[in-house]
Amino acid sequence: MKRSYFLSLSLGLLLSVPATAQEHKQHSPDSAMVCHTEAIPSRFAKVKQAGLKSKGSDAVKMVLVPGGTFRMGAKDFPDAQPIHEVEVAPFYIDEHEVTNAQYAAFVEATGYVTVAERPLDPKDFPGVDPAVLVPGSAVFTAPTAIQGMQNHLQWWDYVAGANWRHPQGPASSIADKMDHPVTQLAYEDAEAYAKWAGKRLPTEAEWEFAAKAGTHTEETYYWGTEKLKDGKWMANIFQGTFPTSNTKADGFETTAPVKSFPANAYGLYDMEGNVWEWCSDFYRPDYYQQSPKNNPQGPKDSYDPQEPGAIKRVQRGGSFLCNDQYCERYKAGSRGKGEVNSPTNNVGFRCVKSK
Ligand SMILES: [Ca+2]
Ligand SMILES: [Ca+2]
Repeated sequence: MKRSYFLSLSLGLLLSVPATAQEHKQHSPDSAMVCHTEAIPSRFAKVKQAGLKSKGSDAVKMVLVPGGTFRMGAKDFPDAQPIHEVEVAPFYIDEHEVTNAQYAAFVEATGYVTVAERPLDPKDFPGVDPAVLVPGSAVFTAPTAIQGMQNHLQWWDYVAGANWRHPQGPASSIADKMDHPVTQLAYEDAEAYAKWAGKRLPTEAEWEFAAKAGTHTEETYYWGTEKLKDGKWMANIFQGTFPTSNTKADGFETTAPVKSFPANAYGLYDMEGNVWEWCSDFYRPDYYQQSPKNNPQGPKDSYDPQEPGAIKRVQRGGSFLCNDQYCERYKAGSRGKGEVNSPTNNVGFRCVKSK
């Protein structure tokens, strides 16, 4: 049944996405380039909600990140080149990803309804039976077997009723996961929380500066050259054979409670792995070729040649699904991207505040 919803939505998307987008269904040889995002069933449209009037606050500890200059980018990722010098002003950043408890407090205070919970407008999905246009979101579902790694839809399903309260579908719950990162949020859902809390989402440069923490130079990982440190996993990623068999060697199959892994030199947790984190920059693979040195804010618009019809923002740090076979984008300096209206169960966020 779930599958039929998904297929119907896929049909709707094929009908509504420009032909140029469909011509890019062939993946590049760089599987890391597409990571989780390209083939997630994208909503591409949403019902709008009026802006929030109220203000609130959260009590999460924020760390003051000193301003400074650093080398932004990564040598093994084409869209993170050239490696270039960037200067960022001092700012405060949440020490951990925003949790389910924090997001629940925000929703309780404001009545905010997330994109995945809103009805789908039949006008946005011409040719699709309106009866199957039900609210939901994309959920990773490990298949028992796959045929090659090219078709991401082998492990991503559009699941009716999946949203931040039910990250893997109606039968799942966050009741015992209030200290886990909130997921299943579209970009505007993260932004709404940040505004309510008197904060904002980080720029991509701020995020990378915070992740590199004044200590990183050329190492593969933000924490150093070796994947494990003293035999211990340093981040919640994926071990085993992706996507069929997760050995959970790091202790977690999906999200982990925030702060389950060691903090970086600034005292920030889960800057790599656990969940991807929305940044405020639009995504363009060529942005680093002409980005300004001081406090870059991202390009004026987004463009992803792999999915030209989609508006994408940057996501950083990788997730519990990242591994060397498939998505390496938890590695230092690498970039991710997400269609702004397409939540998944491996994307969350954290907030920053200017000093
Ligand atoms: Ca894991
Ligand atoms: Ca993270």
